[in-house]
Parts: sequence; C-alpha cells; structure tokens
Amino acid sequence: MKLYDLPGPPSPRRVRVFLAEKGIDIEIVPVNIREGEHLNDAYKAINNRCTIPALEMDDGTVLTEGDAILRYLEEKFPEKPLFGNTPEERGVVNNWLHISDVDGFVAVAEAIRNSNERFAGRAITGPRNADQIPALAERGLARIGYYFEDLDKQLEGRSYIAGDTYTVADISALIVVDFAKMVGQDIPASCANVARWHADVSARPSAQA
Ligand SMILES: N[C@@H](CCC(=O)N[C@@H](CS)C(=O)NCC(=O)O)C(=O)O
Repeated sequence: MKLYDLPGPPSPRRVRVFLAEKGIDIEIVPVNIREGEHLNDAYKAINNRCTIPALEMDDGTVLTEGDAILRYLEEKFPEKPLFGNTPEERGVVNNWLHISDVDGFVAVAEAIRNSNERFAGRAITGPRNADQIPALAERGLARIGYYFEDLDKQLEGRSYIAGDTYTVADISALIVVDFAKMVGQDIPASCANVARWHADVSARPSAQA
C-alpha cells in the first residue's frame, strides 16, 4: 500500500492525522503539487484526477478521494475505530463528514481558489483548467461563517462532534478550521464551543501530522 502525499495541504493532512491516530505506518510517496508534479504524465498515469492524497492498494487499484481512502483504511485497520462505536455515533459521524466536506472544505476552497493569484487559471483542482470567479470567493467567505455557526451548535454540550468519542468527524472539522486560516478566517469570538474543541483536538499529537 502506498500513499501519494505532501505535508501541508489540507486533504492529505486529513489522511495523515487519521494514520497518526491509528498508529499506522504506510509507504509515503511525495508528490510536490507546489511544483506542479501532480500534472505530470507520470502522476496522471497513477491518478488521472491529478490530486493528492491518492492511495494505491497492494493490487495496484488507486483510490483518489480522501473520504474513500479513510473508509478503506478503517476497514483494513479496524483497531481503534474512528468512525464511531455505535450505529448512533456512526450516523452522526457520517452526517458531519458530509457537512464538513460540502459546507466547510468546499467553502474554503472556493474562497481561496477564486481569489489567490497562485490559483489563477486553476480555480478547480484536476486536469482541466478553470478561471477564477471572484463572486465565488466572496460567497465562500460567507459560507465559512455559516459553517462555524453550525459547528458551534453541534459542539454545544459535547466534547467532540459525535459526543464523548473523538472520531474522524473531528479530524475533518479540524482540517477545515485550520484551512480557513489561509483565507484569514479565524474562529469567530461568538463560537466559544468551537474554540474550546479546537484547542483540545489541536493538542493531540496527531494534529502535528
Ligand atoms: N476530493 C479530493 C480532493 C483532494 C484535493 O483537493 N487535493 C488538493 C490538495 S488539498 C490537490 O491535490 N490540489 C491540486 C491542485 O491544486 O491542482 C479529496 O477529498 O481528497
């Protein structure tokens, strides 16, 4: 098994934190997206979606989506479950994985990729180029605010997103909250639950991954 990866960007970091929580050590193959290595023919032959992370199974099959990679790793390494311990916890975990991906991650990605000159002509990931749409950046910033509000409500009276247990839903939300800093969006002063939770999950050694 091999993980195509780079320390720093949020999507690969989510897998790295997950691996660190599980204590799993797998082969890492660096792909320097900052230097455009993900758009080279050699990497396209591995992952034609030109993104990281990508996970190559022992039979050569490649998973290109972080969500699928995490679920595959959970099944391969079931010790220390991170998708919840009961049907109820798993329900909440899956619910919040979706919210953090669609309302959180996509909102930050829209904000950064449609405003930062580094992404001029590359407003969406993948093999096809796309122009920036400044209005999407503006809407992305507003959506980040809504995400913080919703996360704060979910964390009211709970240690972690799904209750008393730290899960992959916390990992995904941590990644979104830290990613939002790249567009100048810190945890709003009104979101005390998020601030308390963020300090807690950031103190785990896995957060350094
Ligand atoms: N759907 C993928 C998205 C992965 C993704 O967006 N990765 C970014 C790094 S965070 C990337 O590879 N960017 C390449 C680019 O900017 O062209 C996932 O969930 O893992």
